[in-house]
Amino acid sequence: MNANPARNWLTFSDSVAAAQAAGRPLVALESTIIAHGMPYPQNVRTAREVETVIRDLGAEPATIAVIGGRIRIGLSDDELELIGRSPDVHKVSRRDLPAVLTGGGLGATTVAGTMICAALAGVEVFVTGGIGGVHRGAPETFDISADLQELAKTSVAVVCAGAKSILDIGLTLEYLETLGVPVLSCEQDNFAAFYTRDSGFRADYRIDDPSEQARFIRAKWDLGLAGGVLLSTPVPAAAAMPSDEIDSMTRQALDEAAAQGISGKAVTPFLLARIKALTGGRSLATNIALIRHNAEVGTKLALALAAASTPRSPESDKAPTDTIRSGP
Ligand code: PSU
Ligand code: MN
Repeated sequence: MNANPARNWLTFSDSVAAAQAAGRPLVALESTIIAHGMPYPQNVRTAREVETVIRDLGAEPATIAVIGGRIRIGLSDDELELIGRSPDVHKVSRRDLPAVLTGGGLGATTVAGTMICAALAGVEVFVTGGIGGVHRGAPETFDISADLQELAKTSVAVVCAGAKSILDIGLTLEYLETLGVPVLSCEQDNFAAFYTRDSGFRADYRIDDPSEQARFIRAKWDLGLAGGVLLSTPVPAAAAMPSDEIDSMTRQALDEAAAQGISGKAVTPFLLARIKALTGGRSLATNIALIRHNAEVGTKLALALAAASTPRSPESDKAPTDTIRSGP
């Protein structure tokens, strides 16, 4: 049988290929957080630290980006530097993958883009900072991140510190319910709010133990229920920001975005950059602390999933679905 043609677009780093051959679990990492989520050089330093956290706990990090017309699964230090320092890195969600693969240039994958590439590469767990979601004002603007639709259809477990309050977190959770995406939390009952621990909204199910999280996720996938599972874990208390401060900065950033007519894929990077500037860089320390913590939670989940049963084969080893026909 022919391998899926997606293989033609993937390149694995030597260390990721070696880990896969040895049966060591992989943890995917996104690159939009490096290119568009944090300033240089803290972005590259943080990316390397997060990789070290994952390795020290016994898994292999696979940071994902598009370089030279290939989806790269696992980046070298030089490639992390390239993504973190280059001024014109495309932000790559589901819509943008073919354009950056065929048009050239560097691509940093969002949560949606990274989920697609992780599934193609056979990686079951993906650690990010915060997911995209339903924007405040979405009833008028229709601005809903493609991350949510991706969670509905692509079978990867996504570990995050919730979502930023630049979004309407209540509507984001409603939307995930409609799409059938289970939202798990650990360490607390409520969904986290990125800079702060508590969004004020309950997650669907609280599961603290990584083996129980793994059992839940296996049950979903064993049943053929395609799609992601979201696992929220709060920023460590010592690194959380005061919520009144982050609320007023968020309101100001949202007002500025509206006044300047920012729209489309530029909205989220604009809001992230303004909040960073308005908090005088203090939010950066929170951001770094939460992503490191997410990496710990995600690696424990990846180890538990690997122990729980036979992992899936990469999507890219399977025949493309439109060639599979059932019955006459
Ligand atoms: N939220 C954050 N930090 C981020 C992002 C979102 O707190 O870095 C990035 C992620 O890559 C996410 C993307 O997938 O922004 C969502 O963008 P949009 O809202 O345009 O879908
Ligand atoms: Mn959007």
